[in-house]
Amino acid sequence: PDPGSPVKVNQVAYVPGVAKVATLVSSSTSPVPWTLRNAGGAVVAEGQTTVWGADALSGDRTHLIDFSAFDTAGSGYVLSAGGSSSLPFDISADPVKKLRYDALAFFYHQRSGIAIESQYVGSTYARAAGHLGVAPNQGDTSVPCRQSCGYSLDVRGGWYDAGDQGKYVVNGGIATWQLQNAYERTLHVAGADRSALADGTMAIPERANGAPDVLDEARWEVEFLLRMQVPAGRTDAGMVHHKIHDENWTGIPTIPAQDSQRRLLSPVSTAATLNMAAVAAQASRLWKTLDPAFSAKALTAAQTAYAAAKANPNRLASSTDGTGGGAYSDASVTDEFYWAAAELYATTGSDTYRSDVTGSSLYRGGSFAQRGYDWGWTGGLGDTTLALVPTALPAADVAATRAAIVAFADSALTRANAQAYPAPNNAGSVYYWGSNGQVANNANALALAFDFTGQAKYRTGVYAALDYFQGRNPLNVSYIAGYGEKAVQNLHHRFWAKQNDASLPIAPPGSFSGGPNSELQDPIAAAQLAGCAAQKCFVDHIEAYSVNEVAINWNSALAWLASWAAEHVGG
Ligand code: 9MR
Repeated sequence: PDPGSPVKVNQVAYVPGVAKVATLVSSSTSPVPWTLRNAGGAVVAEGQTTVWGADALSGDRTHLIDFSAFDTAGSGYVLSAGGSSSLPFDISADPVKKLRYDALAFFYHQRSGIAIESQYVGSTYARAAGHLGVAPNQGDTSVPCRQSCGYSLDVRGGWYDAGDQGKYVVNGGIATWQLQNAYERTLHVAGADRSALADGTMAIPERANGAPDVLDEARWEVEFLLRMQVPAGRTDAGMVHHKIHDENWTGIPTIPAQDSQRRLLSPVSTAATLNMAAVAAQASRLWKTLDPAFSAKALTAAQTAYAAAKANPNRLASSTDGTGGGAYSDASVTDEFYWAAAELYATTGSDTYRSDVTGSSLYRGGSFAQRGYDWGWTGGLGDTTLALVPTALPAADVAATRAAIVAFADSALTRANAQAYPAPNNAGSVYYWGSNGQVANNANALALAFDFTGQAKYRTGVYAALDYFQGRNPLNVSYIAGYGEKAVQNLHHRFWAKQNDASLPIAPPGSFSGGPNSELQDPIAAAQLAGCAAQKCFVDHIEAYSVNEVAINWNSALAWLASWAAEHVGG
């Protein structure tokens, strides 16, 4: 892949009042001069680089350029050093305010079981409803089990997972939680901007129904998660099917309404059951006054699911169930038990759930002590809820939970600040599948640490992560479609597949690439990226699904992050 200019900047915009740092690739062992020019070509700032040296995660020899002192809003700035110039960029708060809504719009685009209408997305992205039982679709209104179960379920709706059209409960769970939490945080953090997520803020069919749009979008998935529950009277009643997807992998392109594959339910799993319990319990408290009937229905489903999981604590999804869809297997459900108990306790205050929370080995932040949260490690979601939502837990325990989140943020920030291209990933030199999602999740912990402590370093770290996503990285690529001169174009997707079919669109603005993955788990990455340094294990190719796919659980992390960052542009 083309590494782009050696002057790596956030090619979208640096935010006024926040640190502005770029990375220069240079083997010079002494500082070199830099200049910043405005759109008219006049020099508006200049200085000397700082030699940073060899950077392990990129393999680059680097310098840093800190131009924070220049803070005049404008567009078309260009930074030059070492004989090269950067891509042009703005100094402005506007792009991140727009990104909040573009990252959220991704979920409407991904909806199953409803026509995507041009009045909300423009004619380029409009498409017929997928998977409503209309030929050639064979789903999702009456879906049988892959291994016979004696019933079929109507599992219409929800969001397609990613570039494929599977619907998976365990990453639907974390994605839904993050949208709901973006809203719930604004109820409990002083000064948070709830109005930005209110009714009428998003371009979706529910934009004038009186409920906050971000909750409407999340509800589209909650309703699907409820449909995945085994009905009363059946074997495993109350448990939740792990996933529903095509019998075999479909080719690119396959527009949802034209998918002719049989669709099947995978077996129930404890992890899926607890995901649904957690998210439905969270939905129940958020919809309590907005829609009491839905709130009650969600709570009943959550409680039934939790009881079923306790009776079936070890039904693990198979790691080999990966034909036609991802396996999403998970060998440990201690974290899902803790998360579901935390959500049910925060909603009901009931002693049963309370003792499951306080009795968990993860209580008071044990999950963050191991690593940041992701679809397979969800204890931190429970911690976040207990740290934000008032309950009758001892104040000292809530303080300990908050302290664990702050301690995790400290370690992530320390790692990021030891990199030439700061990105608060988990520890280690390996970048795993969906590294951008992990960096965004960890940046969200920085944001919470700022909420809890008010210390500026966490806010700085949040915007630095956005700089990394938008071009201040070794390939000088923006991982967010539509954002930047050199933004990803060829995300792995069966409808946004212009690289394979010129009549189809590229991914809409705000779609977030999974990002560098040092394990090279697809044929394109394996052929083109052998020997890559972690942050360079990326190529913008539609078939490179292990590095360049979208996914609801990564876009939810970005939407939460952009929402927080948009709220904090003022200081
Ligand atoms: O995000 C998932 C990642 O953690 C796994 O390592 C990977 C391989 O199992 O699967 C990822 O999820 C993909 C899923 O399996 C199928 N739909 C697309 C998902 C994102 O690439």
